[in-house]
Amino acid sequence: MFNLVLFGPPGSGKGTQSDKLVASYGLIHLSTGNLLRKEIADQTPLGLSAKSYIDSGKLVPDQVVIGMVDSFFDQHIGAKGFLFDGFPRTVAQAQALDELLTKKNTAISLVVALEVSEEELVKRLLQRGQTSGRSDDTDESVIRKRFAVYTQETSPVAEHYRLSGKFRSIAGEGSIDSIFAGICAQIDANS
Ligand code: B4P
Repeated sequence: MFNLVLFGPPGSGKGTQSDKLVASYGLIHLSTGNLLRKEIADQTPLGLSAKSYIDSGKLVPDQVVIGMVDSFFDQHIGAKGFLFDGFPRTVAQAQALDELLTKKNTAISLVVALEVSEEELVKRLLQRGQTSGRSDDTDESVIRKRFAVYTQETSPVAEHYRLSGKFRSIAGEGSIDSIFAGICAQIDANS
């Protein structure tokens, strides 16, 4: 199995690049953001509780996200690999993911981080907010809160993977196709 984590701050292009990577490499796309938004749209109890966290720029609690990922795995037995987009976002999630993959006799193969400046991220998210209908993209103070949460809770995840020698950083600014080519080069060199 080839298991890729696409890592980076909100708006760094994880979702955008995931769509292209899934089409090229046939990986199963696991976006916790998309799964949570589906729960919200379906008005499930999980979605109703997640909405308040997302709307205020906070992370949804680890046990909720980990449970959701566990059941996603159960629905995709036999996958040839996964692309993790927006997960793990805390060290506890990274440890839980390691345990879930170990139970399946597999592991993370590669982590690619997209590096983008904060000003570019704000610009992209406010622009997306004009058309996406996403409540977390329309208010600049919520966007700035998401960056603060990223610095405090998510950036330590990079260290978790750096220690295992699986972490690569690439420039996430420039054309979508040139960034995609940079990610593909990393995958091809490490698979
Ligand atoms: P996510 O859905 O994961 O989304 P994101 O981080 O906001 O965006 P992404 O990086 O995917 O950016 P995109 O490609 O769309 O998270 C949303 C919320 O859900 C979180 O804040 C959190 O509350 C919750 N959540 C999700 N996962 C969680 C977890 N594991 N634990 C706890 N809570 C969790 O790109 C953004 C914009 O930039 C787009 O408009 C795109 O068109 C544009 N763009 C992309 N690449 C570009 C480029 N090269 N140049 C110019 N524009 C570009």
